Amino acid sequence: MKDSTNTLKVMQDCHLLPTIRLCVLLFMPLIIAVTYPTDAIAMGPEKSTKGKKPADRPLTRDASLVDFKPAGSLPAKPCTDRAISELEATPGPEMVIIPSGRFYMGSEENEADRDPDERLHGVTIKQPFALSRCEVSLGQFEDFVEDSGYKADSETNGCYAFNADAEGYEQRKDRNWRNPGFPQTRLHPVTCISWRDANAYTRWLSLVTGFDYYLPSEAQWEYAARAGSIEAYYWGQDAGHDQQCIYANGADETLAKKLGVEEFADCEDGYPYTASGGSFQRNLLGLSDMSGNVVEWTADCWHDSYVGAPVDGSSWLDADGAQCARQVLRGGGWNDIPANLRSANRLRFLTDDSFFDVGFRVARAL
Ligand SMILES: [Ca+2]
Ligand SMILES: [Ca+2]
Ligand SMILES: [Ca+2]
Repeated sequence: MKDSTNTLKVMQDCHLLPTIRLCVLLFMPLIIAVTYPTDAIAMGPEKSTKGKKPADRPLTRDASLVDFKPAGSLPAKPCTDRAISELEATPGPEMVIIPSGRFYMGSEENEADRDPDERLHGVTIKQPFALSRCEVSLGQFEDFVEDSGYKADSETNGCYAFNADAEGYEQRKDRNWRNPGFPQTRLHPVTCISWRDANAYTRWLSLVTGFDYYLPSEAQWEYAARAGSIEAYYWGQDAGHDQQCIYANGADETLAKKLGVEEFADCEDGYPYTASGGSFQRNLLGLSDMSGNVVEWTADCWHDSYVGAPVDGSSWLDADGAQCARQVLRGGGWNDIPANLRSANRLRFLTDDSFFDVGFRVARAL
């Protein structure tokens, strides 16, 4: 049990490590073994499919079947920490309506840097919903804590952050959402937030506004992040990782100069840590920072593959409705390598853990 827990912990932390390639190489055989029957990988139309379930065959996108849009972006728009139209309910964040539709979730097998847990599958988002345009800001979380007296997990347990002395990441008692170890204004995304903290915020916001706020499902998150695009990133394939700095705050040359990370985008985005919300281009739904800035919690329990995942956009919880040990996170953050900023990429953490690049955004039923 101890060994297994340690293994999971290392896998969860892989995205934080500069030696990400080593992590992937270490665990790839395990991930492949868990995700794919080995005889299902190399099948083509000329081979027999006898005895194979349809779900075992790799799916190829047919863009004519979904509401496909070429990759693109909208100009940057700074985030605020106050509601700005009648769609919002003070003190809730600015919301964007996400229309219903159908899309391909996951990545095709030829996508660069993909992981085997991203099996392509169709998902229909039956109901439109609202999603906050920005990540929940430090100021918004501060308002919640002041009004409710809530104590975040990081105030008790600390927050995983970089320790220069140890030349690595560790759970630091001197780090929490108020002090993640780098400067934050009210308009920066709140970090060092556990899944429990993120849910507490949605419950409080629902209580004080009368609306139904919740963490988006993993499918809702990817649907909104893609905004109709099928490329690796909402802005395109970016094979050279040299376009990223216009569109997303990830590990870049600016961070490399600060922390000495070994793998980063081949450009300078100007932000070694978090950027004030909305500093980068928006996707075609008008959403800011879906890729990068802080990694975002979703409502879904972690599953090693999409086999058996719901196809109606709902959250995939554990069968008995029990609290899951690990939750899915999406989008990558300021500390992540380019591969982790892809629309299809999935990460996982324990529900009570806080990291210095993890925050959230909220969804709302319409
Ligand atoms: Ca950056
Ligand atoms: Ca983000
Ligand atoms: Ca991944």
